[in-house]
Amino acid sequence: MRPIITAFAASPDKGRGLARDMRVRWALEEVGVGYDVRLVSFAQMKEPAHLALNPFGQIPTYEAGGLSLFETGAIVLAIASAHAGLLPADANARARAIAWMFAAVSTVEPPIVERSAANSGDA
Ligand SMILES: N[C@@H](CCC(=O)N[C@@H](CS)C(=O)NCC(=O)O)C(=O)O
Repeated sequence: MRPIITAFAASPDKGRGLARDMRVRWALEEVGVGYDVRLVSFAQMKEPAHLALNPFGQIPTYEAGGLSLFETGAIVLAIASAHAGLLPADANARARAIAWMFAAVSTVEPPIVERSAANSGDA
């Protein structure tokens, strides 16, 4: 069964690929896994069906083989763990790569988002 991800039906970035579903699409493309996309509106993201997939009412979500996930870091790690090519086989090298995945979402991304919000007048 092909994985299904969710993405904005009407992207605030007007389709420039800045929404976080890009990370999941990129990982799937890298490992050569085809996928389907379910587009959701802002209203649909806050409805029970979507909240069951992502309790924060956000995109992207990921459904594959009985697994449903939210949080791009967790989704990309699951894809990288299930398919060769994204993580090194050596245990220590793998742990270091995973450390950078955590760094990307918890240390690197927040100040970038904050800065971009400040620049756009959102903050
Ligand atoms: N930490 C989450 C963030 C997800 C997130 O912020 N998604 C945004 C789109 S890029 C969203 O759904 N925003 C709409 C909202 O929060 O209502 C992840 O990495 O998956």
